[in-house]
Amino acid sequence: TQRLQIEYLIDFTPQSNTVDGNDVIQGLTQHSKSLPARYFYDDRGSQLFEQICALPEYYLTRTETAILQEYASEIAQMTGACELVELGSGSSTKTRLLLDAYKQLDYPLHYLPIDVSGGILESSAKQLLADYPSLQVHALVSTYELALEKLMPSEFASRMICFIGSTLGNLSPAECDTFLAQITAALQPGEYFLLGVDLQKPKEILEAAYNDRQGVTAAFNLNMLQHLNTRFDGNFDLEQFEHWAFYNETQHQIEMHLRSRRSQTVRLRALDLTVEFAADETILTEISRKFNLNIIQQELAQQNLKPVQAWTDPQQWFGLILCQL
Ligand code: AVJ
Repeated sequence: TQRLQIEYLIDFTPQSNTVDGNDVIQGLTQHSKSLPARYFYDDRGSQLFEQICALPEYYLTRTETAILQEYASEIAQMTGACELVELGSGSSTKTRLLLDAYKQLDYPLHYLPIDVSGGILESSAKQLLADYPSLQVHALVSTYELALEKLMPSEFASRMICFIGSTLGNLSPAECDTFLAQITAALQPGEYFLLGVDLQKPKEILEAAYNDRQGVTAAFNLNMLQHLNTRFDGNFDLEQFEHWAFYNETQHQIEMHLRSRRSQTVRLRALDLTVEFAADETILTEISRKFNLNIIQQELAQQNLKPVQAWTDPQQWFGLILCQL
């Protein structure tokens, strides 16, 4: 039997006619320019993100991994056998801790990773199949929205949708509400949602995590322009933009921008778009919200995602919440 199935709901090759780019036009023609954070994750961007996860300043991945190491078996015991659906699976490194826990309990292993970066999805799925002989993988190259619409109840077991790594922080409060409603709509009563969120902490720690000394985060941020160049036949000059990230304490969010070093004109031919930049004008490429564990649990409950249990690390830097519909 086939243990690996990869389905493309989107195709990000430059030649593809499924490329849309309306969100790029929208973001770059607004008064305050912005770009959707998902454009970070072409194959190169996913590689750079993996490097960020290993940086000394980037405590998020390390901390969430430690929580999973400690509590994955408790999670598996609470949910019982279930199919793991993961939004933004990337390299699936942390997910292995969950797979190990379900395997320990002799549960069948079904994994449905979803990611916009086809390259990383394919290579990590293959590596997983080699390491877990009983694993079945059904991978979706897709945005979250498309995938959540297409998800079907499992024929084997109940499901747990995993959204770890604090990717929820990239969504504004309004987008967050819409997203959680989509999660609720995709689940059957009794099924689970596992959410990882970065928590509020002193500004110095947060700003260091997004301004690493090796400049990997800067390269990750600038790579978005390279991605747009390839994908939309653009001519962004990466030398003429610089990385800028700071913590907005009133909104409890890191804001990451690309700042134009001079006045310049950029053209994206495939979108028939010309954009003027003033010197020092910025593009907002990402917000990364930092949550309060009690408040986010109340918000989940309001969306009918009832918190079953929350776990954190000794410093309370990161939170993992198991919810049930
Ligand atoms: C993957 C969205 C959780 O917000 O910390 C890392 C992405 N941006 N460094 C984050 C990111 C800059 C990351 N998330």
